[in-house]
Amino acid sequence: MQKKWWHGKVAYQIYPKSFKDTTGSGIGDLNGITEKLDYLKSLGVDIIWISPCYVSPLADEGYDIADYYKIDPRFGTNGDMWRLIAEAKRRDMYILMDLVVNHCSDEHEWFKKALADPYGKYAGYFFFEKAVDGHAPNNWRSYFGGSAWEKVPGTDLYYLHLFHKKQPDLNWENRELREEIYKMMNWWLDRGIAGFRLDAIMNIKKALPFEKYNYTPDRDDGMCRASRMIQDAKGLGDILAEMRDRTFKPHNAFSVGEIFNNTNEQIPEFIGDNGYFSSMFDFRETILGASDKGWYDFEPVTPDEYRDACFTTQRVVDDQGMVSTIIENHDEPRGVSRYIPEGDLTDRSKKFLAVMQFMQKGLPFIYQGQEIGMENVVFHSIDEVDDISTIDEYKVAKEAGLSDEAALKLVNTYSRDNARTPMQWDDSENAGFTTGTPWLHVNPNYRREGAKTPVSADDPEIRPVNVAAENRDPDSVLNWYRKLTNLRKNSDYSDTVVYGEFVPFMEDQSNFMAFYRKGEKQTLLVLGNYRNEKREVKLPGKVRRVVLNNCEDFSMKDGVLTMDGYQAVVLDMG
Ligand code: TEU
Repeated sequence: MQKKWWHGKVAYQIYPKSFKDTTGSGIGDLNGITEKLDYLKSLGVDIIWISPCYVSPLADEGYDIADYYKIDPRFGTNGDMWRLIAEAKRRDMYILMDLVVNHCSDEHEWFKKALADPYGKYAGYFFFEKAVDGHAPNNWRSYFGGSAWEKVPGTDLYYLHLFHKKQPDLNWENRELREEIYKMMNWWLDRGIAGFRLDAIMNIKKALPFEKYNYTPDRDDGMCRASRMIQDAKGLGDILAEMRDRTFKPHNAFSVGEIFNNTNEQIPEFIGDNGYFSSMFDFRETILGASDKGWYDFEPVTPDEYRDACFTTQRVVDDQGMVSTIIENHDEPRGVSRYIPEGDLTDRSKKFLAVMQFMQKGLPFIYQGQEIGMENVVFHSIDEVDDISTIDEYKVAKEAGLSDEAALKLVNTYSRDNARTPMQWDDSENAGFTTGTPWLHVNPNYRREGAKTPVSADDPEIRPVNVAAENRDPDSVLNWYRKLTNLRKNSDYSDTVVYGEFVPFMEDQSNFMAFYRKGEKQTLLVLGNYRNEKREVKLPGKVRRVVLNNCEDFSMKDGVLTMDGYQAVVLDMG
């Protein structure tokens, strides 16, 4: 694998609507991001991915873009954006924009013109398809529920929307449309952004002709999840290569793909030395326990399943490219609330999970609030929820016969809104996120009285979850993340942490997550006791140095380390 400028970096995802509000509107904005650049720098962040902040009706919170060239006034101005890019550059930080081009908003001028002339040029920017026997061309179900086809008013045509009906899919078969997109991407790259995160990019090629691809229903509604078509779509690689050569390559830009439903064989094509993207997210953990039937049919994720999924990605990707690792993002519940077994959540187990992410081979993305140990919030009614996919899943659970209470329990477990509650900066009103009324309620654990999570199983002390308090506390989750980002850049270890071969250790042990990172001149051993009960571990050799340890003790006798519950250590084995 060729070494790249970004390999040793640390990345951070910002969900602008929930990061920092500087106007009192209750909605975060770009100036709030600029205001917090020094905080992110102190956390060791180099690359910042900003979820969409373009003009949008926010039907899917910005992933429905109505103007690709203009910042939505609720988030600020283009001027605010140029200042953010300049201020980031001044701190040797890089800004990534979110590229949402599988679809746009139905309020984009292209779509308005398409509706005005359903047989005209702009209808060709979308998929306006003739009805088949008076019905939708096929039985694909939108990712957000219901048919993926919507009637074009006043015609016998349907338009395709794999996501919400206010997110009509763009037709990448159309060269003129592709030219429009490349022009827009280069416009942003010319203005100093470092690159893009590519949204839902596996969906831009469709299985054609549509009416040929009716699939076996995966629910009683006679429809099939739209992702089923991805494996039948031809020519995705040609499009992605064209995009790379027309935009990323000329700008030496960084690109990271949101890749679902890929095959292992595609990995070198995607992120190899001449891949379509610089990197791709590893979602193997996030889809564990999932079912096409809906959340009511999901299975909780066990520690062994989580470990095995991470290890599989490490094995499959190996040295073919650099994957991007996450614990959570704006589409997932909080990682500590999902991957730490219920009842085991403590500051120590949060630190355990952080080590397991950061010591894997890959570019680590921290999602806003992950670094302070933010957790799932409690929704007391579906009316408190904003997210369209959550509202759909709640409906599906009800239709499957669940009670309101049981359906709400699923919402509290899986909803994307868990990750979208406002960032918790301090213990002032609304956690210092806004002086107004937050668009989504703040998790009460930003204050001591609202917090429930103890320091560890044997230390019942409870601490508030907010940046200010954790900044002051050397033993906080926040300062633990600072140790992890420092380790990644510490010249004594960075070569091994970034490029060292990933080799599982004692993989046959249950509730134990351990692996080597083997560099040319150094071997690090990462040990994680993925349970509350103590564990004895016979070490494979002499420990030169204990590099990291999320516990005070390191009780070793005759080469046997006695690990506390959720103890995680990084050992320099020489
Ligand atoms: O997500 C694409 C995607 O397939 C998954 O997010 C999935 O559909 C979703 O989590 C269902 O719960 C991207 C963005 O990350 C997401 O926020 C947008 O809603 C979606 O695309 C449409 O732009």
